[in-house]
Amino acid sequence: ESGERRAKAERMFGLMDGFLKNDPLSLQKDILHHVEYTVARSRFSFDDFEAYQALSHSVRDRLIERWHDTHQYFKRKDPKRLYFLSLEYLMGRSLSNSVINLGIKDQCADALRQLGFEFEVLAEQEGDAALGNGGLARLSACQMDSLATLDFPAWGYGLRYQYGLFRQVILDGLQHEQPDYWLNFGNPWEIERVHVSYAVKFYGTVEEETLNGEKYKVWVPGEMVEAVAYDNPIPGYGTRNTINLRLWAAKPSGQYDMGKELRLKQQYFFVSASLQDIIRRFKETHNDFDNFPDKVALQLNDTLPSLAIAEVMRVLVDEERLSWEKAWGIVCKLFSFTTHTAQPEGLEKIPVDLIGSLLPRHLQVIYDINFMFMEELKRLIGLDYSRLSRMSIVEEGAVKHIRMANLSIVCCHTVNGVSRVHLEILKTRVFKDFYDLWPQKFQYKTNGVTQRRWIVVSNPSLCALISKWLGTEAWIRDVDLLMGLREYATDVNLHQEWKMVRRVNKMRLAEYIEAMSGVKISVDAMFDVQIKRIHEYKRQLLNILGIIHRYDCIKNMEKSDRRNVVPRVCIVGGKAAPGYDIAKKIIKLCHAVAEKINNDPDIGDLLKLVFIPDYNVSVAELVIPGSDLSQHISTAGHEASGTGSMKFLMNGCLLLATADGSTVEIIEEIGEDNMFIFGAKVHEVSALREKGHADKVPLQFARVVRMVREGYFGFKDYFQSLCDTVEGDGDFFLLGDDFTSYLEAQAAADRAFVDQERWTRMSILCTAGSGRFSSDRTMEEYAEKTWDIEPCKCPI
Ligand code: NBG
Repeated sequence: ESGERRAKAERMFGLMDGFLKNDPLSLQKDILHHVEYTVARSRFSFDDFEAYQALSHSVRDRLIERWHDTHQYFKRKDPKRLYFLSLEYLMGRSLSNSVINLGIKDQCADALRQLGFEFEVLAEQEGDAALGNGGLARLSACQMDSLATLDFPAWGYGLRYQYGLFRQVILDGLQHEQPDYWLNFGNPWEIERVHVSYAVKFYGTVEEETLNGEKYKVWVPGEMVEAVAYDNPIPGYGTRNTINLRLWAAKPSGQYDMGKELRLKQQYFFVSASLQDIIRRFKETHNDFDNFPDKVALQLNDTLPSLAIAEVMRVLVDEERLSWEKAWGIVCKLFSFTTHTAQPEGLEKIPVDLIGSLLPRHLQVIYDINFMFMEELKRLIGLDYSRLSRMSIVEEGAVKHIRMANLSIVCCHTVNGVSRVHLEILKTRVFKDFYDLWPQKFQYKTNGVTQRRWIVVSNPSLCALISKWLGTEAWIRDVDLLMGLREYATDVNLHQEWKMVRRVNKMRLAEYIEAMSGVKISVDAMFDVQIKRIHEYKRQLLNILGIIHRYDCIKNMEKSDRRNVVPRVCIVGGKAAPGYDIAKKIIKLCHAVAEKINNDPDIGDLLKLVFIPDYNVSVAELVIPGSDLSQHISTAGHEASGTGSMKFLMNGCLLLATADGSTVEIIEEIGEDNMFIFGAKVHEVSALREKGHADKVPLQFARVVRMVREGYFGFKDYFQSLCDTVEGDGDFFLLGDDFTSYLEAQAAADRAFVDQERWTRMSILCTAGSGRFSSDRTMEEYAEKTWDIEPCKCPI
């Protein structure tokens, strides 16, 4: 019967005229078709946005073909699959990335030109998909691209929030948060699957039931919410493989808005729907759960999805009726966990009462896991009560909490850090007790970013230049080939072309800045950039105090000496968490200082400061290729990895950085000579803190803080509490301690910039040495050392 059905399908495929064609004429026909029948506009009159919609739908059709074939193929081969569980993805825009990965960008551009449209203009019509906050969320997006490109049989799971990350609007230098209605204009990159839906239970009670003399727990829920799947095809580059990112929405939407629901409710909604889906898929071809860990790897992206552990136990024991021991044996082989923080305060804890009311059965399961763990631990380490209480999954106290990281470590076969230094910190500080117990569980995989988005999409002229000099485009899949550029690092012809590409990118950025802020900047100046979430440990304040110092120096200089000043444009961008008062004050200070400097006629082009509002993925795509110098200046030991630095590096932007997170590994690749490194090292930080700061604050530092305190930039009262965070014992992040070496590194950058030969050579060496920081390498390491999965390449 299935043979017959297949023959019929093949005949129908013949009627469909095979796959969609990618020549410009066929694309044009499809675009016009979508103008008329999808967008419902007349093919004789449609605007840029409608053209974008029609083009996107034509691209989407092509994605769907590959995505179907990939899933058919996975189904047939039945390899072990990776399920990547993450509450956050910062995907940004999809059009350019899709046409590049499909290999149809030029054809699309041709097709549009003949219709009177320009590809680049249409690409600008798209809004960002911003379903996440910062580094962790953008990392997930890069990793999906690499998993698809490397043909891994992987699925991403996430939540389809109705609102993206807030939009940052600046009024009088203050951040205001506005909702991001990202779905208002439709989203051509997703496919609604009304038939893929699951009921998710909440609240209620746990009853006991006896069946054939055995007792079982039954969860009688107090509320049910329907989860519906929205699929987002993720195309690989240079392969037919197109994997799926499945995002869950609550139905009926409107009644439940996952953006506003309790965080715990969201987490469970996500976990329950994803696991029902994964288990259903497993059961289509298998009937013995012993095989589950041979076919399924579950990756927890930080602790947010870690309720999945309790959920799998519950399903296996209560619904599949496996014994506790058997279920536990399976769970221990299933899960791996990556942590993205270096600070113990950053670890997630959930009040026991909250779990008990929302998920009564899960609380029991977690208590049972903890009981068994504590018993085992007592056998292993004896009655060391303080260590037992530190390692317990349950934190005692006035309000009891579940420590989600402890739950994850106990139940996962592997715990990963995101850089080598990060693993050291986990081993010696954050998870020391666990490391001493289970050293074999702990690994690290240094983060990476995808060169497809961060060079090919966002810096097309650099991309073309690299391919020309390497004589191949193969580096787009095999990024280590970038090393070949080292050979030409002093070639005058490459220098010429390299500088030209960089200058055009700077001009593009300068236009954007002028349009956005009205500030005119000179492309001859050094563009010095710090873009990332605003956080005290990332030390945007150190940057701003350094700018005040530079301003102060110029003001106090003889006019004749000013000729030697290297003109700078300092660019800062980033969002502050809505409730993070100090971070908001940092944004305000940046604006107040900019106001003063930019309007000082005495300074002119020697120094400018601009804050770019509403920093997001698309803004990064514009800013990074146009930057000369970028700052990654966290207090050592606080940035788990950092991934922005890798994007700048790929684009030939020099780094001014502390030896923190993955910068330590960047130094090894590029060499300290080709970067500007400063500040206390990881092992020095705690000693500096213990020593106290009061007596040895550099005069220059005291002076710039005083300028802020005394109202030199206005808003005197408002900035006092901000100044308190960096003076005396308040200076937890050691701005005062690092200030002198920071200024020295900045001076070294000035000297290097004056020598454009040298600067360009350093820039080329940055790109040439960036290969190690591709997410392709990261995903290969995970596949081999953590997930035990292999590529499954769909034939053409
Ligand atoms: C961030 C870390 C970064 C790291 C990214 C990706 C979160 C919660 N953490 O240092 O702060 O590069 O994760 O691993 O976003």
